[in-house]
Amino acid sequence: MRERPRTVRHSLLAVSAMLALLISAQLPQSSVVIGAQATVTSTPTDPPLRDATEPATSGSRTDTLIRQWASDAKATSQYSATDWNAKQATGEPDTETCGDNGTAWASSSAIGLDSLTVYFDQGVTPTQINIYQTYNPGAITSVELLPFDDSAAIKLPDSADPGTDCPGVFTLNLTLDDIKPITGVRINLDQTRTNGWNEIDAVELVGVPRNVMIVETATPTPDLRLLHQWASDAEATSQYGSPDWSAQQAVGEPDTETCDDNRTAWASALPQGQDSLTVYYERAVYPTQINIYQTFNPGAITSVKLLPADGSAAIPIPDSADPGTSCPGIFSLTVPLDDIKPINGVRITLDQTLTRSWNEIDAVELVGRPARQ
Ligand SMILES: [Ca+2]
Ligand SMILES: [Ca+2]
Repeated sequence: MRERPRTVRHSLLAVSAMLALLISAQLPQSSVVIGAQATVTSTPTDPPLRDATEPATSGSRTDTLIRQWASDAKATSQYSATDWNAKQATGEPDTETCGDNGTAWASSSAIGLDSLTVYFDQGVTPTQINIYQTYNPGAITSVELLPFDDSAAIKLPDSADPGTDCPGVFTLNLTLDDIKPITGVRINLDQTRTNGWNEIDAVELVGVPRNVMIVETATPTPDLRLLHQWASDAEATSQYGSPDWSAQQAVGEPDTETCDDNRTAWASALPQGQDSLTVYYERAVYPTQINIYQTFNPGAITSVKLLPADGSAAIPIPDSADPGTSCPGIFSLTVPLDDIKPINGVRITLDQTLTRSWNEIDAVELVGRPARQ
């Protein structure tokens, strides 16, 4: 086990919002300007942040900028599933000090090569990205923009952090020209540069709302929001009966209310069987979360795999054994994988010699960003 000193997280929620405001008002800023043709012009002085309501010029038109904090995040690694996880970089800043705080994302290794990807609810043509750093700034080697249409990431030239104070905001200013509307930002770090965790508390995206662009280009509106789906079909290596306890009992929304040997959940043929349950979904998504509703003897799940919609090999989710879920209870897995394919199936593998009885599954929910069809 790794050990390092940890600071105590302050829990004065009532003042945290005010502190965040103070931080945002006081943090020194470093800045890089990216030109339309991917050229860089340096800014010797720090430009003031635009107000969200301040008009921005876009060609011959005038549009309104909006400011957003990330609504979702994932990373190539995270220090734990709760504190320091990727989700700690969502929402507005909540880390007051330069220090090793659990309210900011940290990778698993202090000297890791990692990336943090953050997502935003509203697609925008970006004008500015603000990366709030609260421990060891200096490891960011590049920043990429993720277009709303899932096309290739756009790497910003010379987007390495030139040196930001701690705590501090690394600001990238972007021109509007020739940049697609985006819904995500990927931050790449090489922490051998800092020889310590470069922790990120929050990421703000400023830009022109995408619906403004839609009017201009008349392209269809893709669903940018996360889609929640229940399984539409299921199969298993064995089942206790049919229709009771069959694989089909894991289809649809949960319908089993108690922790018991209920026939409205899937059960394998043998109580100590080594089995797998595979569930399928109507729409392929880039997965962010899987929720497995268990209603009898949780604890037998040894791994969970993702099934790509293109039929290619199943992708195991690292560390996806059930660490112990209450009964009834939901084993919830955040999908930490980057650059993953769209999936339309989930395979749950169980070793019921661990529970010595049926580990029954009532329903499986898949959450993700819809893939284009
Ligand atoms: Ca945070
Ligand atoms: Ca069910």
